[in-house]
Amino acid sequence: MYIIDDGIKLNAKLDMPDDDSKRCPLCLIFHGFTGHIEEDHIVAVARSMNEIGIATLRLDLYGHGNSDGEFRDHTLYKWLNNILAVVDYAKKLDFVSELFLCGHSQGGLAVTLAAAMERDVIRALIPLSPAYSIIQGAKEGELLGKKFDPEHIPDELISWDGRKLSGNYIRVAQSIDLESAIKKYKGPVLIVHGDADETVPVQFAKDAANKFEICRLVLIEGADHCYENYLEELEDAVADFMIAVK
Ligand code: FER
Repeated sequence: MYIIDDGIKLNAKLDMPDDDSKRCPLCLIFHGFTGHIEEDHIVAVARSMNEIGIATLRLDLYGHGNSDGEFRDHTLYKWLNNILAVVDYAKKLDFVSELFLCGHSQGGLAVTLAAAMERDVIRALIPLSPAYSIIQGAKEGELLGKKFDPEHIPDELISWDGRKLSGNYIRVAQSIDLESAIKKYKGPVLIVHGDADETVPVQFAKDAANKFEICRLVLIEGADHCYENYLEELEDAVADFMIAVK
């Protein structure tokens, strides 16, 4: 199925819980930079929620997976607008009792910003290996392992997979006040992070966990950025939290 945001088709997959209750919570799940809805860790999180009575809606964001838009042109503003459109769509679904937001890495950063904006409707927030480092990197001049002058932004960046990305990605990220978003969202938060993550250092999770009003931080020893060989630990962390708050 597709959800349309301002003419842009967003590829979406709705998975209902294993029990067939009429009304249930719904968690919107978003992937990271270069990711998509069929990644193992995204599917694993959806499955762990479906098993405990929570529906999930997985979304490919602008320029990713099977959604419209060019990778080159994606920015956090475009992703944020996508998320707001999906939240609007979800608010109108009859079966939904409560709404949750979950995102991996850049998607974890994006859902944090969205949760601040939708703080009156989001029951809890689940950032997984959130790439909060992007905001600092954009402001200080280091992204994707490469340095640049933050006052003279390059026209394009080259991603890890060789694809090009517009310099507007940096201009947008520089404009974002992450601290203010973290302060604004007062609901319960679960951050999961692997201590062997080489893409986003675990310190960013520790710092953010101290800044959220109510936050559970689950560190998975040995896990990398995408929880390869640690999907069960990820699923357990998410399920334990969701059972406690739903
Ligand atoms: C970066 C570090 C992490 C970066 C992007 C990410 C664009 C995002 C990772 C992900 O979403 O998996 O320097 O630069």
